Amino acid sequence: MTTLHDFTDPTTLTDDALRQHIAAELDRARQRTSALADAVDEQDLVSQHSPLMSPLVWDYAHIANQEEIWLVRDVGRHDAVRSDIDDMYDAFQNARADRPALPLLSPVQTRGYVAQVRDKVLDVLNSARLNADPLTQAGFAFGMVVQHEQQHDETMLATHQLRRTGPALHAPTPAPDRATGLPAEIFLPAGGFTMGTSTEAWALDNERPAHEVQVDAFFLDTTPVTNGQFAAFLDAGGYDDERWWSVGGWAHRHRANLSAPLFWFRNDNGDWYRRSFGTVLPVAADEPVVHVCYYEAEAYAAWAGRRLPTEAEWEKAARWDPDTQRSRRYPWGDADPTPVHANLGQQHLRPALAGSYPAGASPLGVHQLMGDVWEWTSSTLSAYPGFRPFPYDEYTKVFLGSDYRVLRGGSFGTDRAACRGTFRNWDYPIRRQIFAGFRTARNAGRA
Ligand code: AVJ
Ligand code: FE
Repeated sequence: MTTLHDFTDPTTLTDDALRQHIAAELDRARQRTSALADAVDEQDLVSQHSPLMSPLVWDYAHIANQEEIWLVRDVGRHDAVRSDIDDMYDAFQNARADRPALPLLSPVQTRGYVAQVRDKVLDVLNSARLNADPLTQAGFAFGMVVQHEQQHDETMLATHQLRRTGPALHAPTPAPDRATGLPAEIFLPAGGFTMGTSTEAWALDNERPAHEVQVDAFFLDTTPVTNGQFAAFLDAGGYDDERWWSVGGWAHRHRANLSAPLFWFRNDNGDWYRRSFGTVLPVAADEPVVHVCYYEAEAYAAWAGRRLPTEAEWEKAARWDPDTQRSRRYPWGDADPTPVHANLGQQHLRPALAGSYPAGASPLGVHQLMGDVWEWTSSTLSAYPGFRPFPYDEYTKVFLGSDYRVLRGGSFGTDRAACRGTFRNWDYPIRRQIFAGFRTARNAGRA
């Protein structure tokens, strides 16, 4: 059987069906990568739009280089297509700011390389033994490569957002169903829940293994914090009031001269606008705020008399089913995301209004946990008990520690292949070019 509750579970597929599923997912990722690259001219592809980002052409070739390393060489045991460029496209050997100075493949060479690798990968996919070892179990390495490409597609989308040279991408404004009259917050009762997964076939190393976590009772915002709510903090002088900021946050607020979310500006009348993919939009009061760093989220929460949720609280809200006491794959259940559930997959280039996607809400009524905006949590990136780096230390292990904060839930720029209830993203607490917002929580005390 291929589907159970509209859930394509790679562990249940025959080898043939698994090969077809993988081919479709690889193709879906490539369509998006090509669209992001083809939306701009060659000069635009090779130039650096921000020191925070690579030139788009670097991401493009890096996607293929990783695909070559894992699938052509490792799974397929084929000769290298181009081992001479591994160092250039190794993220650890070259900081983003330095990548434009490398002798990168040109756009034409990149497209040739990308196509050549994909050809060989489709050969490998047809001939490789699946379910032969941990790397090929349920097609894991292919799933990892699909996710890697989709992750870089979100990175490329962030680069598009930083471009200053006019609109290149176009997408309709989200207009999903929207619930109104929602309560401001939802109560989550105290108790254990299963965090992480040992069964999701393409879950990455840091999501494993499943383990029981106790969570005290808490309240969580029903929706992500909106622009209107965030503007109230701003209007109340929140950026200039040290009381709301952590020590690190206050230092950064001054160092970076923060005074509003990234891309916001005021017109002569004092109305807020924001730059969005080469266009200018009025800041919509009911839309989740995006492009705030962790420190801004933390300060807003303190001002509101609240706090950011921990990662465990976020995941309990997103996965725990009070009826069965089990953790599910998504807030709405086990079915893969569709356009009625969440604003994912670059179908829209902005978050949907707060209260949207009631079909994607959790059983207790928490909305928009998946999609729209990544949500900052108060947690640093830690290893779950029993964590084993797989298949390489550089996906997670080298990032463990206190430098990063965990983000959950995915954004409008995240593909469904690269996010789920257990998925963990992370970034530096100062980063704002990512599609990140947040929601707040508070302790509920003992019942
Ligand atoms: C997990 C999203 C932080 O984009 O830096 C891409 C994913 N790892 N290539 C990133 C990743 C290697 C990573 N994040
Ligand atoms: Fe990468």
